[in-house]
Formats: sequence, C-alpha cells, structure tokens
Amino acid sequence: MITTKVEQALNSQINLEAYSSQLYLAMASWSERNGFEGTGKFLYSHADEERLHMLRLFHYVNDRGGRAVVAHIDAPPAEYDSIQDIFEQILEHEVLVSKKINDLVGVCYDERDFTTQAFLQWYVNEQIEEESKFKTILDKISFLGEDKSRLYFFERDIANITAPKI
Ligand code: OFO
Repeated sequence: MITTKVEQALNSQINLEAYSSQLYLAMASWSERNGFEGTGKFLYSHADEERLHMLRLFHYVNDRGGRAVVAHIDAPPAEYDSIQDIFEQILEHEVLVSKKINDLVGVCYDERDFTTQAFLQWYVNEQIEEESKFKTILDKISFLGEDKSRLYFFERDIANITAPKI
C-alpha cells in the first residue's frame, strides 16, 4: 500500500507526464506545419514516449492500492519561434521534470516508502538521459547557422532518433 501523500505526489507526476506528452505533440504539430518534417517525426515519437512514462506511473499507483487519477491538463502553446526555441523550451521543461522527480523521491523518503523510491529510480536515470540528449540536440542546432545543407542533415538525423523501448 502507498500512503495518501505518496499517492498524491505520484498523481501530480502522472499529470506532469501527461502534460509533457501534449507539449511534445503541440511542438510536433508546429514542426510539421513549418516544414521541419524530421523534427516533427522525432517529437511525435517523443510524445508517445511521455505517454508511456505516464502509464508506467498510472499502473504502479493502481497496483499498489492507490487510485490513479486522470486530471485536467493545461493546453501547451501552439506557436513557437523556431526549432531552436522549441528545443530551448524542451530543455527547460525537462529540467523542471527532473526537479519534480527528485521532489517525489523526497516525499517517498519522508514517508519511508522505499519500495516506491526504488521504483522511481528508473525515472531518475531517464531524466539524466533526457537532459543530456536535449543539450546535445541544442548544441547541434547552434552549429546550423544559415547553412541550409546543415539543416537538411540535422533534419535527416533527428528523424532517425527513435524512442527507446520502455
Ligand atoms: Fe521527458 O521525461 Fe518523462 O519523465
């Protein structure tokens, strides 16, 4: 069984992962509409990945005797300035997610729920990978400049970054 505090904290994270999925979907839509097909493909795939992050938590809450809740999610922005703007916002968002995961681990520690704490280690590791991946993509974007051929290769490469199996 999980305590009410842990259940609430896990449900907040469920909501944040659901928002993450919608955020990536909105960014994928912008990319597709603005001629960045490769970036769009990557972001659609990442939206699916975030939904799997959400579901993994969802099942855990129900399996441990809690109640996983589908709550209201704010709409993400529909418009962005550029792909650089998108990836800057993504990195900022993922840094926030990492902070929330750490806070959640802290709640488990306070509640002496070491089972959930161990379950959350997967998310701690995932956030290290995500922050690093998006920093690398932003570095690549900073090399693009006005050179259209570089953009072509960037678009081709990012389209082939597939979501890991969860
Ligand atoms: Fe983008 O990561 Fe979920 O947790």
